[in-house]
Order: sequence, then structure tokens, then C-alpha cells
Amino acid sequence: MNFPMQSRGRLSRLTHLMVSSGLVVGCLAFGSSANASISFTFDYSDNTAGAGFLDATFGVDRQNALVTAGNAFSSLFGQYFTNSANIVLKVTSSDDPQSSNLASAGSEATWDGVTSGFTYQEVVRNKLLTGTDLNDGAADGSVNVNWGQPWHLDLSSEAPYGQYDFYSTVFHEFTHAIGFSSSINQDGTSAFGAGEKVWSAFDEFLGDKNGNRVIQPDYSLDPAAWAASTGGASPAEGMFFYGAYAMAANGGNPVGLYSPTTWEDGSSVSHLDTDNPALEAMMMTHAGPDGPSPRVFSAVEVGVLRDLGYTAVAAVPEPETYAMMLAGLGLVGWQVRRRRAA
Ligand SMILES: [Ca+2]
Repeated sequence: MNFPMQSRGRLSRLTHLMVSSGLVVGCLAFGSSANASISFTFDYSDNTAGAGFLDATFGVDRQNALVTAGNAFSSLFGQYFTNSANIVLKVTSSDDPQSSNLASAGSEATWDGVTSGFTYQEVVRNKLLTGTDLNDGAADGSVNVNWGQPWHLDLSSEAPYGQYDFYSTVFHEFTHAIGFSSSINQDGTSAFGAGEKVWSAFDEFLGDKNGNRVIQPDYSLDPAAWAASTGGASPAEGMFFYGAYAMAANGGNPVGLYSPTTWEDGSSVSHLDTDNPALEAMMMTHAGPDGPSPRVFSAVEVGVLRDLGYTAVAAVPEPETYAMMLAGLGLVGWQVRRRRAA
């Protein structure tokens, strides 16, 4: 039973939540942060000895970069949300220069016996919202990094063109792990199983351009609305996110999700719409360009996370701050588009 795993590709990021959890017991290697809202514990035990995060030459730097990313994400999340937990992630590696995949991540999920509803309980999200660890000692989620890509591992500087920003990418993956992820398969079935009417929290807010919700009040899927998942670019076509906070951050409009006309496993629906110029420079688009990439949440992304249940800190940034952030991101986006066109 696989919750789709979302990953970030060189030109495609996926998202993946996993349902079945193999028991992982191994050497748990650290990575917690002081006084932060989220802390992470990274388990490297599934890496091949001498490879990936355990590489004899690069392993220490890679582990340090991941710990640094965990701490930095913790600070970012804590700017906006009060939720707190230690998240245990199983960390794996691949090494494929030919793959368009950069990294992937997801949460484990459990089933609470309720046969219909948004009750596909993501372990990471649930832990942050309630403090309960639904799968006990097993890892709460997982993250994979493809070391076959050229990575920029220095948090103190932007990635140069020709390299991928490790921090933007890992933040993106962590955001999938905390709930920014659909549980709907390409054919419209639940990742929990064909015929099941159990969906992730994210799926509650999906709808087509006309406002028809994908998951209907009886928790069955509306095939006509789901067809918009391969509908094209927003704001004219495609799938949209109808959460109230996300819409408020988007001028009152539903937020376009990545809906290429040909379904892309792990990329479609679970990302902001890379094909929409207003959204394409944000962290949660499906494509990770090389060069400078966002390491901050946009107001829209903060809104999505609030819709998923996270509690806002008392003092949120003033609208002017958002405007400045968006202006900065817009500039990055223009560079990205120019780069892509080359
Ligand atoms: Ca656990």
C-alpha cells in the first residue's frame, strides 16, 4: 500500500507518502535542533555501506548538510507555526546522473479503521498536530537524495547555475512529508487501495476550475472533476486547491496545482502549478531548476499548510513583508524561465 511518493526532479519533483511501514531499527543518527518547532532524527541505516550518506569521502559532508537543512527548516517552519515534534526520517540515497529525479520524500500513513473520509492518517502530520506517533517506533517518514546530481551543499550561499540547491530541495521534500501531498492515484483510486474511500488531508481541498470538488461529500471520487488533474495550466485549466487560507493568500482565488496534460506520477496534483507564471518560482512547484532557488515559504504555501491544520504563530508577517518576498521570488522566477528557455 503505497501513498504516492513525491519527489523533486531535475525537471520533475514527486511526492510520495508511504502507507506500509517496514520496521526500521538501526543506528539512529542525530540531527535534532535546540528550541525549534520541528526537530529531525535521521536514520541512515538503509544506505549501502560506503555509499550515499555513508560514502567514505562525502558521507560526513552529506550528513552534515542534511542536519543543517533540518535545523534551517525548523527555523523556517517555526516562523509561521507553533506545532512541535521530533520527526524520525529514514534517509536513503540513489546515484543516478541519468535520472531526472533529484530527491523524494513522504510520510508513512496508517489506517484508523474508518472506511471513508480524510482519514488516511499521515504519521508526520499527525505527530506534529497531536503529539501522537501513529506507528510508534517505526520511522515517521522517509527522504531520498539522488547523489548523481550536482548539488550545492553550502547554506551560506546561493547555488550557482549548473548545480541544484540542496536546501531548497530538502525543504520542498520536508514540506511533502508534513502533508503537502495527494493520496490519489492516476486512475482516481486511493493510494490506500482500489475501492477505498480514504484520502489524505490535502485531498479534501482539491477541485476543478469550476469548483467541483474531486472528493464528494460521500467521499467517493468525482471522475469528471478528477479529469482536471490532466487538464493543463492554471488559472484557466487544471486542478486547484480550495483551502480557505491558501485562497486568501492568493487573492481569493483557488490555487493552481501542477496538472500537465499527460499525468506525471508523483508530480501531478501534489505540487503548485509550475506552468503558472504567478506560482512557478515558489518552492512547492514540481520542477527544481538549477541555480538560486527559494528557501522560504510563499504566503500561498503558508496558507496551504494552515489549511492542512498547522497552527499559525500569533504574530504573522505583515502583508508588506509577503509582498517583498513575492517580489523577490518573482525575480528568481524570471531567471528560471530564461534559463529554461535556453
Ligand atoms: Ca514513528
